[in-house]
Amino acid sequence: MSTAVVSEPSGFALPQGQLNVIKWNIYFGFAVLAVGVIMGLAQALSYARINVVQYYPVVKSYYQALTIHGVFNALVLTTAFANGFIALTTARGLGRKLNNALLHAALWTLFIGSILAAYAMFADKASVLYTFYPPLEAHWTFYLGLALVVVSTWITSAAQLAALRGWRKDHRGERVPLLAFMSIATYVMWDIASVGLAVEVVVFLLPWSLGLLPGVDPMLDRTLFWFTGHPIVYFWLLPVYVSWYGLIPKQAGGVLFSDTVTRVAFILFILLIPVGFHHQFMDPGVSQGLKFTIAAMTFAIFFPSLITAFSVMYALEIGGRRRGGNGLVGWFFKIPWSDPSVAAQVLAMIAFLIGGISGLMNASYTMDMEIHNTAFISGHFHQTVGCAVALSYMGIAYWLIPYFERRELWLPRLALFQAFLYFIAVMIFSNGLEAGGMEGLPRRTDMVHATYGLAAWKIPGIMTALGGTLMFASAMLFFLIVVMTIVAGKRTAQRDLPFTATVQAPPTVGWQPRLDRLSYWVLISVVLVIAVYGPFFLEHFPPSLSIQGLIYP
Ligand code: HAS
Ligand code: CU1
Repeated sequence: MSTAVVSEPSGFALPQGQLNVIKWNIYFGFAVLAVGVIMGLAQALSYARINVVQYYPVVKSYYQALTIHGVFNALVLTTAFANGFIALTTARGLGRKLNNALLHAALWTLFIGSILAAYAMFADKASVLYTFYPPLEAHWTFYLGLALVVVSTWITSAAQLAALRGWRKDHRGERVPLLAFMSIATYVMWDIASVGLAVEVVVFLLPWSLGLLPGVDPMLDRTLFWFTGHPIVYFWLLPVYVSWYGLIPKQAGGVLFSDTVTRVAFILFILLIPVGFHHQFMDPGVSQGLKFTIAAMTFAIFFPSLITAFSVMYALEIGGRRRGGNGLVGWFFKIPWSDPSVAAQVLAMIAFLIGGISGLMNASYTMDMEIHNTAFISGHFHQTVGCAVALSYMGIAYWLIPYFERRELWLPRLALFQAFLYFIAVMIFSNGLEAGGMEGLPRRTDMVHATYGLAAWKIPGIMTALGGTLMFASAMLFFLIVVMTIVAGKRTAQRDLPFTATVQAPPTVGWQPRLDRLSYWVLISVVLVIAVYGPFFLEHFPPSLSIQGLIYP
């Protein structure tokens, strides 16, 4: 297992202009995160009935803070990071730059969209949470802003697809390089997935908020939301998978064992888009048969992540064994734990193992009846997006920012401490939420002002507050390290991305080259979407009929 047949792609450096636009996406995302985590501290402390929102300037209520927290962290940060990071991995993977005008357009669209949404939230005109279910209504700038955030991803996708087309012309008969394939597949998945949200916002919520529609159909809009709201979690996760598959093996001194298996995992994410109904197990108006089908499909969406767990663990094992680790588990201790970028991401993987199990619990219909709308769900998604994804972003930042700035990481040992602190903090925090959730502790509820409570919520509430405070402290350390690296890191020469090699070259004959034909997978995905969602939408369109029954003035 020691020789890799595919060596690293030959050197290719992106022009500075392109690096700059990519860099500003990432920096913008982290700036937004900084605001988001300040709001998060208030939410965590509220579970111990400690009111800190009252001391915040501008922000007036728990719900306003929670909306800012969710929109900034889960929608804006993730989009900014994906737009930047995936543009980088696509360009580096293909060995050609993307259209810079398109990348600039995407950045500005994202920026303006975020400002519009932020205005509505900070002006207290959009305390509708990040799922913005009607009949809760927000100011029109909120909806327009979020629509622009989505448009920025489409522009990024167009830049990728244009580059892929150019690459194909110059490389007939060749396989699409793996790093680029993963990156483009991520956005192709999202292009299909984002349509639900776009229709919800542009066709219904925006006109409604402008007074052009008398009302909206909450059932239809929730369904459109979750059509996107499920696969959006993979839009957050897959850029991290690009790192786990494409970069971490190299950083850990290993190689990736199978090119084909990796491509198949990404393709499965494109195919298994229509499972959003598992967020609506408790909704009326969705048939039992549909709920059953979706429960089964949700178990299927487990597979690409199980494949990932296996592949990435194996790559780490190769790395650990090359570094002298022996026996069943010895390799695990020999992966480069002193490298904060690797340590943060391996810790993120461990969090995801746990988060994946809690996802399985949510997906189990009868279990979900117990925990839906409780703090258990917040526990689940802080293990997944709040740790697997966020801690991976931090780990990636620990090489990416030195790469952008041509500087060494400032105090790597502090960065290592930060990563471990964040991991431990999330474990305490999410355990508190999950334990409370199993006792019925509600999510999205201002516990400071609640006039009820159970004794069984007390200890979980304290764990949540403690864990959340430690998460906040760790996040502040992260920002300190980022800023200090930018202003005071030791100067170095330009480096390349930590690009991985695979054990075998991707075959250019046989059936495997067909994996690269993304249009096949898009077609099958669209057919599946129609099969699952078609009957529901047929029943609920034309919307005017639904509106007549359900007018919310
Ligand atoms: Fe989820 C609700 C089911 C994954 C995020 N999820 C949410 C919400 C969010 C969210 C934000 O079925 C709340 C939405 C709201 O506000 O209401 N989720 C799942 C399932 C998965 C899953 C089956 N979720 C995610 C990911 C997220 C995320 C990823 C964000 C990034 N989720 C649900 C359901 C609900 C839900 C229901 C609705 C519940 C309700 O009642 O409202 C699966 O995709 C998970 C698969 C994961 C695995 C783990 C693989 C592990 C890997 C790491 C390998 C480790 C290594 C380390 C290599 C199978 C890849 C080596 C280490 C050693 C120890 C050696
Ligand atoms: Cu989901």
